[in-house]
Amino acid sequence: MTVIDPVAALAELAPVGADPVRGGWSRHLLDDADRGMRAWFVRTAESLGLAVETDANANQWATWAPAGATGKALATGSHLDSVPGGGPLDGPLGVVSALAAVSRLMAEGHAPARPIRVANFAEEEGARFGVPCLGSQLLAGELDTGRVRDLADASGATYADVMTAAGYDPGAIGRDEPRLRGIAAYVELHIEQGRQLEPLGTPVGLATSILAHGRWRLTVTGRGDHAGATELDSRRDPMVVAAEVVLAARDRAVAADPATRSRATVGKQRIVPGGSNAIASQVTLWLDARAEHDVDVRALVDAILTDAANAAAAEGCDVEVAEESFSTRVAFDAALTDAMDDALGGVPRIPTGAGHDAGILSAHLPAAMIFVRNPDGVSHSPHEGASDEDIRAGADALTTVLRALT
Ligand code: HGY
Ligand code: MN
Ligand code: MN
Repeated sequence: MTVIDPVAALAELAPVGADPVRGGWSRHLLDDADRGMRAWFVRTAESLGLAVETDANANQWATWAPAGATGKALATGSHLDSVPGGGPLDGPLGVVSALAAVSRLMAEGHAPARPIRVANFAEEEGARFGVPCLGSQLLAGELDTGRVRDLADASGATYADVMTAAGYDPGAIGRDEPRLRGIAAYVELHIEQGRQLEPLGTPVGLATSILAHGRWRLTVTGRGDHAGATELDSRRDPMVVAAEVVLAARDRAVAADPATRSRATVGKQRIVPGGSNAIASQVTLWLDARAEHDVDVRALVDAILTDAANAAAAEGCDVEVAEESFSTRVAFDAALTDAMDDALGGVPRIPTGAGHDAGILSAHLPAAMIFVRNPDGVSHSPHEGASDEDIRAGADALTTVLRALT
């Protein structure tokens, strides 16, 4: 029986979706890179003798159900897609560690009393179609499937087109009651995003909560014109409005009550026509806003959108706002987290500002997370990293937890 080393497995994945322009990795739902990651998942899971399947929402599942393993499964895993130019661990660390943990349990002759199911959730980052945790939200029935089918990527291809081209039936997406009911609990291992474990001197920790968070798309329309021939007093420049929105996001988050842990970011924008000597006609920008509680996010975004409307009016531009996603604050399952803590012998518990599939599932079944130390805390960047020693410590911790819970 092959025991999977998570460090070696991550090295195997390193060439898949490496992004020569941005650095890091770009792996987005069902693009070539994502397909490469999915093929690795099937190959590796089948090498362990796991039963591999893909559900109607394009989530992959690998199940270990030896004789004696009955009833609802213990699920674990994460995602294999990335943000554009993301790091090597955000997502893959959880999937690799889950397969490594199963291989360790098999090798030691562990006889699980319940099946163990390893998941690769589709489009967790929402980088192609704009909705984070798309696969787990569809599974949980939290999205309007008609709206999802019409979601378009930057090239204009719809989710329905892409799923059909990949052999899925877009008409079959949505809540998967039997699959949800077949899961007793979900444990996700993930690279820490932020730097809380380093000062505590420990390689792993457990999650307490996830900030409430959402994404809004602002489309600012002005009048395209010549950069040199257009007098300043006759301009309607959406780039000026976009700049005001970026600054308003920072200013409003800074001005918020620190207890709300508010943060707001504009990390993506699309400029039309995008010529260096042309005043833009339209700028689309995406606002990512997060805070301790839903009401704090709503207050933060309301303030930023008021600033955006005022800036647009002052520049003679129009602004349209669309809420692309909203995830309510998550408090992970206390009993499950306590059981994991008992198995691990006592590790720190930390909140996170990053969303996860475990956060989505936590509204439907007991869910909890293990974090692996990130020395400088950086994520959603090629500079995300962890030591080999900590990566292996994470897999050891997950093995310990899966053994204790099955
Ligand atoms: O955006 C997030 O928090 C997660 O990485 N999808
Ligand atoms: Mn991420
Ligand atoms: Mn992630």
